[in-house]
Amino acid sequence: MLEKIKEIRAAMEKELRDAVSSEQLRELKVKYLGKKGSISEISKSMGKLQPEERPKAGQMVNELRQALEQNLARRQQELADKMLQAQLAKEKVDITLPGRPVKLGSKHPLTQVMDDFKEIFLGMGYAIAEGPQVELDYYNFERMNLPADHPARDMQDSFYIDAKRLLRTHTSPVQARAMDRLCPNPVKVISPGTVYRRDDDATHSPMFHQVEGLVVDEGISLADLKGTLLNFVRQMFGEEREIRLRPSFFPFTEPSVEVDISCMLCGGSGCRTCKDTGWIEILGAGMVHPNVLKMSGYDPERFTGFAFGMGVERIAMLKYGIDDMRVLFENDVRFLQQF
Ligand code: 2U9
Repeated sequence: MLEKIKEIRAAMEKELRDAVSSEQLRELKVKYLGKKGSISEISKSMGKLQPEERPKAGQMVNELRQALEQNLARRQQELADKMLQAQLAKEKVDITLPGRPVKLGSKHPLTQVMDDFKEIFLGMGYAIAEGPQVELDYYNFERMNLPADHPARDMQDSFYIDAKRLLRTHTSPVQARAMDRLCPNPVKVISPGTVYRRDDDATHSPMFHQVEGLVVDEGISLADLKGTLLNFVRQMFGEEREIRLRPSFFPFTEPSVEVDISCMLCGGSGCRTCKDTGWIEILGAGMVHPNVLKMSGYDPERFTGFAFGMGVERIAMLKYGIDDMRVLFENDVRFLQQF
C-alpha cells in the first residue's frame, strides 16, 4: 500500500512537470483526483488494510491529495505566466522604429492662382460674385450685347443643354445678374469661375476658368481701368512689371483693349516666351458698352463702367512657367507636388 502511494506520487509529479497546457492539467486532475481517479481507488482499497495500518495510510493518502492539489495550482500558475510572457513578446512594439512619413497635400496651382486673384481684388474693395454654370442663353449672350448672328453664339462653339440653356461660355452673365440686383447702386465685383467652350487642343480645354471684373459708378474712366490693372499685374507678377494697352474689339465693351505685360522672363529685351517682343498678352478689357448698362437699368449718360476678363489657366502657366495647359487637368502627383 505504502509502496503504491509512493509510486502514484512519483508518477504524478513527473506527469505534472511534463504537462505543457491547461488542458493536460485538467486531464491530470481527473486522472488522480476524479471519482474514478487513482486517489479514490486507493482510498477505497484502505478497507482491506489492517486497522492499525489505516491511520498511517490515511494520512499518506491525504498528503498525496494535498500535494497534488498544490502542485496542480502551482503548475497552472506557471503555465499562465508562460503564456502571458509569450503573448507579451509577440505583441512587443519597437518604439524606436522611425514613423511612416505622412504625405502632405498641397493646393492645385489653379486654386493657388484663384486665391491670389481673390486676395488682390478683395484688397482693392471688390466683392466676389458667383452664379450658375448652367446659364440661360439670354444672360450668356443677349445681355452681353452679342447679336443673334454673332459667331460666338454658334451651337458648334458652346455646350447647349436645350434651346434656351447652355453651359456658360464666360462668367460675364454673373456680372449682368449682379448689375440687375444692385442697380441703381454702384457695382464693384469680380466673378471667378468655371466656363465651357467646345474646343480641345494643346492650348484650349473644353472646361477652363476665368476671372472677370466689373466696376460701374458715376465718373468711371479708362484711367481707372488702367490703374486697376497695373496694380493687379504688379501684385500678381512683380513690382517691376509694366502694362501696355492695345485697341481691340468685344461686343460688350467700347472702347475695348487688349492688355500686355512686360515679359517677366527677359524684362522686355526679348526672349522665346514673349516671341522677342518684350510683351505678353494676358487679358482683355474695356469700358462697358452703353447697351449692356441700359439692359440692367443704368442710365449710360450718368453711369459708366469698366470690365476686364482673363483666363486663369493662362495666368497660372505664365506665373509658374508651364508650357502645356493639359498638365493642369491631368492631376499627375509628380506635377502637382512641385507647387
Ligand atoms: C459685363 C460687361 C463686360 C468682360 C470682359 C474680356 C474683355 C475678355 C477674355 C479673356 C480671355 C475671355 O478667358 S478669355 O478667353 N475676356 O477679353 N472680358 S471685357 O466684360 C464684361 C463683363 C461683364 C456685364
